[in-house]
Order: sequence, then C-alpha cells, then structure tokens
Amino acid sequence: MIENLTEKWTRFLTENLPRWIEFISELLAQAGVPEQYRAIGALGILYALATIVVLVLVLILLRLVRRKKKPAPAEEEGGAGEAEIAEREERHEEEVAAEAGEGPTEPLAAEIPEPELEPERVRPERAEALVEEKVELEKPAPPLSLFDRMRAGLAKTHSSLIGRIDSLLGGGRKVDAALLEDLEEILVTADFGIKTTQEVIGALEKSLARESDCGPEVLRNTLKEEIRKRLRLEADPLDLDKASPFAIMVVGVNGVGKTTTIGKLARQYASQGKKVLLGAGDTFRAAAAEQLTVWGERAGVEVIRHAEGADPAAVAFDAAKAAIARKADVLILDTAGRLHTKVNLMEELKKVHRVLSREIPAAPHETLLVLDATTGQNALVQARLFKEAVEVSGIALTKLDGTAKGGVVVAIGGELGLPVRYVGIGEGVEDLRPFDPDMFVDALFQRD
Ligand SMILES: Nc1nc2c(ncn2[C@@H]2O[C@H](COP(=O)(O)OP(=O)(O)O)[C@@H](O)[C@H]2O)c(=O)[nH]1
Ligand SMILES: [Mg+2]
Repeated sequence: MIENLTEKWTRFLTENLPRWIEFISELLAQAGVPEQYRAIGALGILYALATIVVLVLVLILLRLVRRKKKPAPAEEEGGAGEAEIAEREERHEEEVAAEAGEGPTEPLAAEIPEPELEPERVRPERAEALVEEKVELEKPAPPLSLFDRMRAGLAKTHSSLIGRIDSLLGGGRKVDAALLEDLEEILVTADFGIKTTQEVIGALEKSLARESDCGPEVLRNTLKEEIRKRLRLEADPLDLDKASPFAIMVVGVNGVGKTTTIGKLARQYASQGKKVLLGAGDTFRAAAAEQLTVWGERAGVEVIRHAEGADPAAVAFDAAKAAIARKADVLILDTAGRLHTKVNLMEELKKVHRVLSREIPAAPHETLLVLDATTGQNALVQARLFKEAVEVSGIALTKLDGTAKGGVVVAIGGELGLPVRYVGIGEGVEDLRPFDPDMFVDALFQRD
C-alpha cells in the first residue's frame, strides 16, 4: 500500500514538476527576469510554496491533537463527579470506622442545620483568584480607625437593630410593659435568641420598677449595658505565649470561613513577628489545601499538606512534628467541615484532637469554632454539636458585615458561655478583628 502511494506520488511529481517550472518561468519572464535565472528562480519559488504548505499542515495537525487531549467539559467544570464524591465519602467512612475499632456509630441526636448557602467547590486556580480578590480589596484601605471599621462592618445590624430600637424609643411613647414587649420582639428578630432576650428584658423590667422616671434615654443606656455585660465573659484571653508551639485547631462546617480565617490569622501573627506553621487538614477538598497554600505563600508561612483524600490525622501528625522541629510559635490546623457525614466528621475531629495532644503537650491549646453570623440561630445549633465532639474553647464569628442579625454575638456569649475571640467584619486581612466587647457595643449603639 505504502509502495503504491510512493509510486503514485513519484509519477505525479515527474509528470507535473516540469509543467509547473515552465509555468512559473513564464511568469518570471513576464516580470522581466533574465533567461538564465528563470529555471532556478522557479525551483526556488516551488520549494518555498511546498514548505509553506507543509508548515500549515503541521499546524493544523497540532491543533487537532491538542483539542483531543482536553478533558470533556462536564468533567472540567465539576471536578470530581457526584458518584466519585459519594464513593470517596464511603471509603472515608470505612477508614474512620476501622481506625476507631468500632461498629457503626449512633447518629447524633440533633441535626446540624445546613448553612443557608453551601459554598461552591473552589477549583485551585479559583482559590488563588479568591485570595487575589481579597488582597486587591484590602489594598486601597482607607485610613479608617479600628472603631470606624467596626462601625462600617456592623452597618447592617446597626441600621436594622438600633434603627428600630431608636424609632421605638423616639416615638414619644411611654416607657412601659407594652413598649418592652415591642423591644422584646426586635431583639428576637435580631437573633439574640429567646433565652438571652428574656434575660435582657427581665433586667430592663427590674430597672423600670426601680426608677420611677425611666425615660427612653435611660432605657437605651440600660439596654446597652445589659448587652455589654453579656459580652464580657470571664474567659481566659487567647495567650499565644502560653505554649510553644501554641496549637490552634480550627473547626466548623463548610463555608463558614475556616480557611479564610486561618489565612488572615497567619498573616496577622506573622506580621507580629511570630513563626507560624499551617496544617491543611481539610483533605476532603483539594481546593481547601490549595487555598491555604496561597494564603501561606502570601504570609510567608510554611503549609504542611498531603494529597487530596489523605487521612487528616496524618496531616495533624506531620504538622505537629514539623512545628516542633522548626520551633514554630504557632501551629494552626485547618479541618474538614462536610455536613452530610456528620457522625464521621465528629469522629475524625476527635481523632485529629487525640493526635495533636499526643504530639504536643496540652495541645490543642485553642479549639476555635468558626461560625457564620449570617446563619443566625443555626450557628448556635452548630456550636452545641461541635462542643459535644471536641472541647471548643473559643469562637470566631465571620461575616458580621453581611448580616443585620448581629445579635447572634450576644446569644453566643449568653447561651453557650463561649468567648468570641475574633469577629469577621469584611473580606480584608484587617477585617478579622480580635473581639473587643466594649468597642463592639459602642460601635453598634453610636448614633449617626
Ligand atoms: N463578607 C465576609 N466574607 C467572609 C468572611 N470570612 C470568610 N468569608 C467568605 O466566606 C467564604 C467561605 O470561606 P472559606 O474560608 O473557604 O470557608 P471554609 O469552607 O469554612 O474553609 C469565602 O468566600 C470567604 O471570602 C467575613 O468575615 N466577611
Ligand atoms: Mg476551608
């Protein structure tokens, strides 16, 4: 067959080549080329034409080959397919059960509520883009004072909660039981929670009974002080110098802002001169480790990570070992937060906790539960569940800037007895602030 083809080509060329040379020579003659140069010129032109044709063919072939190599669009969009995820989940469940040496665990009594919005699965390149966006956002940071930043972050809660309270108190109504009832409703709808609201209203009723002439301004100030009192918890402050390395385990359901919070903390601690090390314990989502690595690079901080699907306890082990070997001041460990296998999630967290405490004395020194303020009362339910599994010692409440229901801060203090360590009031690194109850209350209640 090949011989046949070669023979055909040779015949084609020997028959046609002289004719083409003759044709081009004629064209050259018309162009005024002297006779002795025409034949060689014609050959040269033919050679150049053939080269161009071959080059074009090669380019077309290369394009075709590259297009074939690209994955199918569906695969590219979603990363792992649903079936694959389910399979991986199942594998994970089996591993955890085998490791714990137990049969199937009893499901937890209460259900963890789904957050209102499940985050999209972030692809690695998207992870970088996300962090880029955040860094971009913080660049033109206006020279706002910390207080003004807090005010700006609480703008939604301020205008809804304090706005409603002020129009209630400023309406010329008598301060009496009926007015307190309306105030009670405002507090409940701002996510103070039933228990905290009742306590606050009870305290207001008492002061109303004490003071014969309780005007709206007195009531407003009493309310402010009652809220302040509930935010000032008798909890040990977060003292990073207490241990070295000081290990922080960060827990919480998907999408609440764990990885972002860790990234911001890493940058803040590093800029305070601390040697920080991060552990990418959310091995369930490849993008989580990628996202943490990007934050790590920006903060100039090392990130210990394993492949996707690896055992999170193994990451905890390696991260703890590395933190000791590198003499790190702070180790922050990210964890997975998937909801649909919550029993295993809790088992997994317990295991990670055990590994940390085995490798570093008294670790984790802080178990920071990240809650999303926009999920309101669901955040409290999540907190109770995590408290059952691991000894949560503090809360980071993110996205306060995105909700009008900032009252949940008060509910956390009042109902869970857990100190709020940090609040997230925006996307920039500086918008994760150590929680200062006084500044919070003053910023919230300040009149425009
Ligand atoms: N507005 C606002 N967004 C936040 C805050 N903290 C985190 N986020 C966003 O919440 C989303 C989920 O965060 P991520 O750290 O990936 O959550 P994780 O699944 O718990 O690790 C990201 O888009 C973050 O930028 C905050 O304080 N304010
Ligand atoms: Mg994460």
